[in-house]
Amino acid sequence: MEQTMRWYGPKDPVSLSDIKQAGCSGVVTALHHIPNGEVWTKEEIITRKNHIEAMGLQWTVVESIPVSEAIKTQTDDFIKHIENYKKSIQNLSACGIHIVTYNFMPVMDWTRTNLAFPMEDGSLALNFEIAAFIAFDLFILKRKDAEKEYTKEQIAAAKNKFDNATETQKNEIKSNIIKGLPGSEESFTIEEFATALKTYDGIDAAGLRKNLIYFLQQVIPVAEGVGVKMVIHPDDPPYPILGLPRVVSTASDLELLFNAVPSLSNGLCFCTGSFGVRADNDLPAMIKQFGQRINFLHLRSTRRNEAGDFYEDNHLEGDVDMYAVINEVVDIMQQRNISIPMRPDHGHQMLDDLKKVTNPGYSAIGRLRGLAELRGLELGIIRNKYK
Ligand code: DNO
Repeated sequence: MEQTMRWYGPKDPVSLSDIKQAGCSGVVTALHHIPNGEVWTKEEIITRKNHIEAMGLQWTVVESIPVSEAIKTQTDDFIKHIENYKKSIQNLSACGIHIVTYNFMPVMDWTRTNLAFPMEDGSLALNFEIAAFIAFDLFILKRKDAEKEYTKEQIAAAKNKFDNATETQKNEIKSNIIKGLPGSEESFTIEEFATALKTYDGIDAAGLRKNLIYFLQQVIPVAEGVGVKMVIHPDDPPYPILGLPRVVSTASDLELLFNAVPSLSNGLCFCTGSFGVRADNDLPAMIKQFGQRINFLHLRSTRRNEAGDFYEDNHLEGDVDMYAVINEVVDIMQQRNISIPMRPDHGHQMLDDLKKVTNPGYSAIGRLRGLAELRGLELGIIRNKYK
């Protein structure tokens, strides 16, 4: 696999030099300063690319060109935004960048309730606790009719959580959800958040899927024409939340998208941590099934409990069978005769990073640990199979 790390640009506390020392050949990054819906110009792309290359690294993957809310809901300027999206893809290709990640999650990108969940070894992990999330929905956001979506037990657990939380804890849960985690690009006040949710009134899963397919029908032929692989990132967590539809959570969701737009430029960012939250997602089988379309890998593992809570475990532990995953990936790469870019997705805040301000999930040392373990695992598998 092509080893990379995500880099949030010049302001990232983890530097390009750190990433190089971790053993990466490239970075995954985006022009975060360009507002959603606008064109990424060649000038902006080249400036960033030169900056990365001056450090002896490649700009391997774009993560992400965000899909605007207008495109997802087909409102306002969505036609213009799609045209701008096409232009950005063409500009990236002209600058030699050929893999573009995006997602189609309504309103929010990835979501967690606790960004400093203590592990037994003293490191801190990211965590999604259902009771905290429902407490936010029912008692902070106070979404209309939300209680109809939960069981009596879930509501009781959420009430208990809320009643026992300090004001600081309540504020933390709220801001973790509405302020947007790194890379989300969107950040809301509670009023703005409620308004944004309302824009999905009348858009169910079928409606959202239709809008996604429309977007793909427009954009994929352009991407194919200039040799760009678009790779969709799955929903995180992989099920509907806050009454919003989510349509990129399972193998059958993916089949619908790939059947609708069969070009191989309509590809997948295989995120083991996102898909792995669902016990009914068989990750090695999904890699086998969609192997021709996987052009980027996010490798991490989550551990879930019966209530539906999950936390991000060490990369080789938790519910994801990382050996089985990389075993499949190695076969796919052999068949396709390529090296697929990967990044160690997230990592625990640990060692010196516990004393630093870090981007949640994206501290240096935890990801370095993950990367080191993953590349060792890959090497062991390859040597065992082929040499
Ligand atoms: C979180 C990330 C996501 C991802 C986007 C892709 O850590 O995996 O924010 O970048 O969903 O568009």
